Amino acid sequence: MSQFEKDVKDGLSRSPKYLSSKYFYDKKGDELFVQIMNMPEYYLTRAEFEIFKEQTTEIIESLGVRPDSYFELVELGAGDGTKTKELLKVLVNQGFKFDYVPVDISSNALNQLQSSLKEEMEELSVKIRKGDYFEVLESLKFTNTPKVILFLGSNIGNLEDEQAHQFMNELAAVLNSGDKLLLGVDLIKAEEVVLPAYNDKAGITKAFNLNLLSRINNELDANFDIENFTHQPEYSETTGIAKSFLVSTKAQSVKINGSGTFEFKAGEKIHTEISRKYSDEIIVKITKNTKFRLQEKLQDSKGYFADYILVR
Ligand code: AVJ
Repeated sequence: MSQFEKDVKDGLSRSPKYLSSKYFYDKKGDELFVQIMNMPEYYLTRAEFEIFKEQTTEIIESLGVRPDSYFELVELGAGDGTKTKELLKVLVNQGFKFDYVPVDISSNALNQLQSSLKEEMEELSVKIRKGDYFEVLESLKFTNTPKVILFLGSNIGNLEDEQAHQFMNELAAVLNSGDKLLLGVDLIKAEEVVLPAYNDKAGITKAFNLNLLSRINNELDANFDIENFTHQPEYSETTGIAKSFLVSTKAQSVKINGSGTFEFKAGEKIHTEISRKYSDEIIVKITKNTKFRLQEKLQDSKGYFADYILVR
């Protein structure tokens, strides 16, 4: 039984039911996420892009990199690199000596990024690495080259605080003293701004959430009737946590070949995602007792998003 199948079976046997957001990203899910980033309601990407475009000098300064000493710029989960390219262009133009090392589990995404970079920045040294973040970092650990790690887009927000704390510890373990982390996070703000970002009018986020059920149908030979489920986002400004659910619109049973039958009550929810929003306090909490020290916070003009710079 695949890990995916085990996790689905386990998650749907629980009460309340649960499916992990890490399974959103099949081919269709990747495409839908790109569309989400272009939705008018999804402010996160534009806000972080603004920081990279308008505060490039500040970023470079607080990363403490110098044009004359070689470093590795490692990006975890690189995507299409739109934000990073703003930083790369300036570094290349100012003659910095570095390798750009995008890390991703999708070789498709990496190859696309590599060819677009070749076209846009011929002089840039790109070393794509396919695989698990920590396995790749482990393999880079012994080179003694100073590192800057980029972890952007509030990707850390899919983790519970305890998991995020553990992530910081694992990251610290594969870095050397003096290495830097540029951590992009969405900030706690009013429900009127956050909720629409997870419930766009065009229905892309809904399709993104429901696609998880299609993926289970396709890959695990299940018979979810997508029509009988709906998308429900929730957000609490007090906790700063957005959650997404799939809601069964009627009593129904769903069969997964080899894993059994799962019963849904009318209105029963499957929890599929958390998208944590941050504050200075929560950043302090998840880095407490790790080897990271907070150095800088850069924000967009609306104060929606922050890029924190931490030193290992
Ligand atoms: C990729 C985790 C940052 O939580 O905002 C977008 C994923 N989910 N819309 C987020 C997502 C629904 C996104 N992250």
